[in-house]
Amino acid sequence: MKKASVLLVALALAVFGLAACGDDDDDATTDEATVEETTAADGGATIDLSAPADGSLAFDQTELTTEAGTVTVSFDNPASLSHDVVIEDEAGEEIGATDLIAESTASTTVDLQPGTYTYYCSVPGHREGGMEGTLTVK
Ligand SMILES: [Cu+2]
Repeated sequence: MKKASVLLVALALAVFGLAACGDDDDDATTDEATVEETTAADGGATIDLSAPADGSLAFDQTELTTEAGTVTVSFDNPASLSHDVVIEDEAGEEIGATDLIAESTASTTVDLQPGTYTYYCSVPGHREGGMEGTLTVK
């Protein structure tokens, strides 16, 4: 009899615990969505850039155009070969870079003035292999 009661209490706690976790997850999801919307509403363009899944040395776009201001470069690398995106201004100064990633996504946010910028992958040989493009800021 006692054992059965303990079991019931344990079961009830387990069910309650699971339900509570579920609620927490829902709240977290809602919070994240709110943060993303707020960021977007603050202004600032997002540029999507990706590398091919087969690991070849290329970006999906070699010519990008955006407006001056805060710009987030969102990089998607589905390949198992690591890549990153480095942004350089006309003087050759590095102004931003994503993390080096494989089978993942990363982003970097930069403040851009009108002009011409270059973006490339900093892994040795990749820029030379074709992972380079021009970013025009108007
Ligand atoms: Cu690369």
